[in-house]
Amino acid sequence: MTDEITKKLLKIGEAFNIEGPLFSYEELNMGNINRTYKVNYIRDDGSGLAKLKPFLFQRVNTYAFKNPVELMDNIDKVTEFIRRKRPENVNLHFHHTEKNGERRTYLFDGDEFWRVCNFVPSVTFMTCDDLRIIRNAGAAFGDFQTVLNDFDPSQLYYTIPDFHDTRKRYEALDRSVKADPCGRVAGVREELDYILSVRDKACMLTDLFNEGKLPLRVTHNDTKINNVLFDEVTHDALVVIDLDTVMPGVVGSDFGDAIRFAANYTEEDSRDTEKTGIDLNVFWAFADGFLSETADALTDTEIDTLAASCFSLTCELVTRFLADYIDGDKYFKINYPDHNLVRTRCQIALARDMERKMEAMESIVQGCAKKYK
Ligand code: GN1
Ligand code: MG
Repeated sequence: MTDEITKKLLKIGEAFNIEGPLFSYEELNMGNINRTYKVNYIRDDGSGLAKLKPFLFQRVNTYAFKNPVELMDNIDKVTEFIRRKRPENVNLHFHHTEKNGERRTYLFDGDEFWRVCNFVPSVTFMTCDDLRIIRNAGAAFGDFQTVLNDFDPSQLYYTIPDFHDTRKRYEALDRSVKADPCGRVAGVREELDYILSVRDKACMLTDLFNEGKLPLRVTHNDTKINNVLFDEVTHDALVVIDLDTVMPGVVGSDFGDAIRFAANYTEEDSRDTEKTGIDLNVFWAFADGFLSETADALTDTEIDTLAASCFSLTCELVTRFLADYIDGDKYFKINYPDHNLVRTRCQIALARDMERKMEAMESIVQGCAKKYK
């Protein structure tokens, strides 16, 4: 084992005081931003038989996350708060390095920023039409809201300022269009026309918050269904992961982004946009799970924004994918040259379908809220 990555992982394991010799590793395909490795160490549990103990090593993308130290501070505060409150649950725990008496949840060598966390044996779902699993995911994200209800959001940094500020996301798109650094704007007129035509409707959540009509909460801000770990056998939700964007925010961002991802008939970057659209059964199951945990705690205005927030979050992501395509694919990892454009088109197809189905979405939310309030 002499390749560069092995050397790196060995060094990191040492810094985080992981015991036992490193046995093997594999890179996991998780998310569009960070690099993640499952690293197996050999442990002697006293029985004389060696056991493998896996850890999750992650290299944080410091292009996307400009303030990784603050980001880790947020994550450490939130995970340790949850662990103290519910020690019996499956929880995330980030390991510490120790140097000159200083404990840190990260290793930064001036170039690469690494962290280490416990590995939870589990399954995840990219897409899923098993409504029980969807409901469990909704309940897991709802529960994440509930468990942090008494956590003061002002303790957290805004690690990516204006992350779900849809107005500002539109303004960033405006700037990219104006600069047009790669000459790509001419090829995306149709997409631009649509997304600019729905600007005010898409900015509903941001505008209501700015008018003081929505409370500030602790939100996850990246509630894709594959950020919930499920038990391999029972498919019960175990724990919510990927806390990189845990920040003060509004509840609609979490609900809307989750639906955008989970209730789409296709994956978020499907070329088959004829099939793209919102599956109302999935919407219903997720809303039911989410509201079973949150209905009591949410204000009427918050509940009233949930359905429309799905449209807001979808349009917001269109502005982000499209701006990144125009800028030359600097932010999101791409697997092929026009990946960001394909993502853009798929999200536009989804937004259009939500416009058609908004009335049904509204009544499903109200029905579930009534059931649990
Ligand atoms: C990014 O890395 P990943 O896949 O968890 C992005 C989300 C987007 C998502 C779209 C920090 O999340 O906001 O919704 O891609 N995260 C960040 O796939 O920008
Ligand atoms: Mg993420």
